[in-house]
Amino acid sequence: MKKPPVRHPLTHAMLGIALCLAARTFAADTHTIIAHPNLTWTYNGKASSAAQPVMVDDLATGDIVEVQVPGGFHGFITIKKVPGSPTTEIKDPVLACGEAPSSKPNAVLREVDCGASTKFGVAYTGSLKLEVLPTFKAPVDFYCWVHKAAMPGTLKLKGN
Ligand SMILES: [Cu+2]
Repeated sequence: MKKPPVRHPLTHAMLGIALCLAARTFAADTHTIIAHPNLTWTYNGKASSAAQPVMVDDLATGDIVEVQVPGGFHGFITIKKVPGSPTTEIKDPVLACGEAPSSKPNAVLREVDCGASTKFGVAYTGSLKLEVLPTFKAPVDFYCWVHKAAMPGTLKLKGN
């Protein structure tokens, strides 16, 4: 006669703990940037000025950059800075809500938590969330879509 399979009573509990630890290890961090009425961004206690971009310099793949606009008119747009030339607004680094991945092969950030429409490259109140994609390598510059160069910032990988 065949014996019934022996089940270790702790197996399920141990599996649960293991999954919990794994989730904690790989959980994405959220990096919150806030737009203020005095035309500054703040991140981790640091503030931007027209001469000094706010540095968001501890990103990792899979992390979320949350750009909060509690009130007033602000927005988020990526930019290209070339010394000696005017700064230009560029949209190819961000795969915005409603866009097909194939339309932005060079995207390094992906808008998530999509609402009715994208919050990338517009004025909004609320929060824009961007996921750091594995393609994110070089620093990405941005400024406020409304106040332009008065509110600059830079996104960078940790240790880069
Ligand atoms: Cu602004």
